[in-house]
Amino acid sequence: MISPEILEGPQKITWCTGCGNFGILAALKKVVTELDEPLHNYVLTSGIGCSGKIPHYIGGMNSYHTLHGRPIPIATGIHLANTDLKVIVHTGDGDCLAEGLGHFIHAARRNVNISVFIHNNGVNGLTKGQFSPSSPRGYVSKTSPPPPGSPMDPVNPAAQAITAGATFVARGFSGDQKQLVDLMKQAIDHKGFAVLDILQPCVTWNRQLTWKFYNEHTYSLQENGHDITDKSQALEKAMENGDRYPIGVFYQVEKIDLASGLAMPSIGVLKDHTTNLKDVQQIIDDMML
Ligand SMILES: Cc1ncc(C[n+]2csc(CCOP(=O)(O)OP(=O)(O)O)c2C)c(N)n1
Ligand code: SF4
Ligand SMILES: [Mg+2]
Repeated sequence: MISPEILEGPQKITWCTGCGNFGILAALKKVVTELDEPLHNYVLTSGIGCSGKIPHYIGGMNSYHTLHGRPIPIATGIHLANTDLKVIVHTGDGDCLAEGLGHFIHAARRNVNISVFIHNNGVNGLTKGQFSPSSPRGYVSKTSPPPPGSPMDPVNPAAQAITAGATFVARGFSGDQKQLVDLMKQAIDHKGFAVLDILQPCVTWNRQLTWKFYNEHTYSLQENGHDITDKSQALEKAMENGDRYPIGVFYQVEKIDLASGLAMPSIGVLKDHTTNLKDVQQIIDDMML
């Protein structure tokens, strides 16, 4: 039984009052409590951003707060070293869709068996509100003044993931806890690259993609009938935004994942190897020269 005390993070939360990240943290805690898996079986990785602080705010788990744009390759390495672990990436829209976009696309192509939770607030929150790759066209910020605001169409993470080869693609909203918990569980359970695009209001900088906006412009995909195995239909739904944002599972198929296919040689995963510490020390010594 996982108690709330165990899940208390080691650091004081510094997110702004009303931030959508609170909903994501609450959902994650509920998920691990309900799954009741030993906490040492999880590893969280995160990038740099308000989103990237989440490992500091949850206790009892292994985590790695990595560099900006790099939580996916590090998660891939951890997963390939020990495929028994459940590796969950927490990444911002700037982190994942700007500097990290190449990693995102290639991890999807490789169908790496990890989950990627995108804290998508349509803005670079931590660095004080610059427009991000997922800011809507026309979005006004300090770095995209009017006219015309952001002059480009946004990157659509769900659509990118579907076309790149991800085998589970969904969208959640941090204001819909029940569904977010369910989607997180499905993503973690999925064997393959699972992407969950989480709409997460940034109350300090983003005055367009607000709680009110999402409450009025989101609807449930599953309640309206949708075939999650149909890639064209999934893509069509993922691209339906601007005014209406479907929430739910866009796409899910079974496909061989990286560790079960090309990546793992017959010698097996790294954690099963015996390590000659003397050799490791020699490598470290050589690198320090
Ligand atoms: C290699 C590197 N590039 C850029 C930065 C500056 N930087 C830090 S956080 C950030 C953007 C954060 O936006 P996002 O990933 O959307 O996270 P949020 O704060 O919105 O959760 C940037 C550009 C950095 N710290 N390191
Ligand atoms: S700046 Fe935005 S994303 Fe960051 S903690 Fe504040 S409300 Fe949340
Ligand atoms: Mg952001």
